[in-house]
Amino acid sequence: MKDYEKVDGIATLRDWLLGSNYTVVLTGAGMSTESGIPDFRSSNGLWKRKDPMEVACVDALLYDYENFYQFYKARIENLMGCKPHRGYKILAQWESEGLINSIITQNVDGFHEMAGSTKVYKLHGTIHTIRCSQCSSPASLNSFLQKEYCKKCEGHLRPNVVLFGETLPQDELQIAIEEIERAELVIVIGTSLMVYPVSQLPFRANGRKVYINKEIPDHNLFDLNLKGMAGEILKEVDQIIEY
Ligand code: BV8
Repeated sequence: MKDYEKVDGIATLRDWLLGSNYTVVLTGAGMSTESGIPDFRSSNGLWKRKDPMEVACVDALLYDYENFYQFYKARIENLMGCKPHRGYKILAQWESEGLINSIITQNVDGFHEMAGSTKVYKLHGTIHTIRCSQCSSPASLNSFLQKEYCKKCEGHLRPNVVLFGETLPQDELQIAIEEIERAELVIVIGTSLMVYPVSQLPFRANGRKVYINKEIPDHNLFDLNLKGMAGEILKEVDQIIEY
C-alpha cells in the first residue's frame, strides 16, 4: 500500500469510527501476534508446523490425546509469558469512549478482557479453563498442565476451546450475528477468515466493512483495506482522534 493511500485510509477509518452509531469489531489470531502469540496460517503460523486437523479437532482429542495434549500444553505455557499489546488497550479505550460497542473474537487467549474490554463475544471458547472430555467436570489449569486425569471419572482433560468438528456456543453466535447485522461499521482485524462459521459473519454486515490485516487477499468484500500490523494501525488511528 502506497503511503498516501495508507494515511488516507487511517483518516477514513477515524472518520467512519466517529460517524458510526454502532460499531462492532471482529478479531482473529493476527490480533495477538504482536503479543508474541503465533497465529495459525501466516508464514510462521502454528499450522505451518502442525496440521490443525491433527491437533485441534475432536478426533485428535479422542484418538491421539498425546498429540492433542502437547499442542495445547505448549500454547498455554507460551501464553503465560505474554500480555495484551497496545492495540488491545486502544480497543478497550474505544469501548469506554463509546466509539465501539462490542468485540467478537475467535481468539481463546482472553486478551480483550485482560486489556479492559467488557462486551466481548468469544466464539471459539477459552484456553484458560479446563474440563473433563468425558464427564465435563471442571478441572484446574494446573491439573491439565500436570497431565492429571479427571478426578471423578479418570477421563482426559481438555481446554474449553471449540475444536474443529465441534459446534460453536449457539447463544454467543446468535448474539454475534445480531451485532454484525445491526452495526453501521464492522472492523475485521487479524483474521484470514478461513474458518467456518465465523468466516461468514462479514458477509452478513449491512454497514461499512473495514479489514485491518498483514495480508490482504485480492478479491474481498471490504469497503476499506488497511494492510499492516494491527497494533500499529490502531495506534495511528487513535493518535488522530481528538478525545
Ligand atoms: C463447526 C480452536 C458445525 C481453539 C479453532 C469444509 C469446508 C468448510 C468448512 C468445513 C469443512 N470441513 C469442516 C468444516 C468446518 C470447520 C472449518 O471451518 N474448517 C475449515 C478450516 C475448512 N469449522 C468447524 O469445525 C467449526 N465448527 O463448523 O460446527 C459442525 C459440527 C460438527 C461437524 C461438522 C460441523 C469450529 C471452528 C472452530 C475451530 N477451532 N481453534 C484454538 O485452539 O485456538 S479454529 C482456529 O482458527 C482458531 O480459533 C483461530 O482463531 C481460528 C481462525 O483463524 P484466524 O484467527 O483467522 O487465524 P489465521 O492464522 O488463520 O489468520 C491470521 C491472519 O492475521 C492472517 O491473515 C495473518 O496475515 C494476519 N496477521 C498476523 N499477524 C498480524 C496479522 N494482521 C495484522 N496484524 C498482525 N500483527
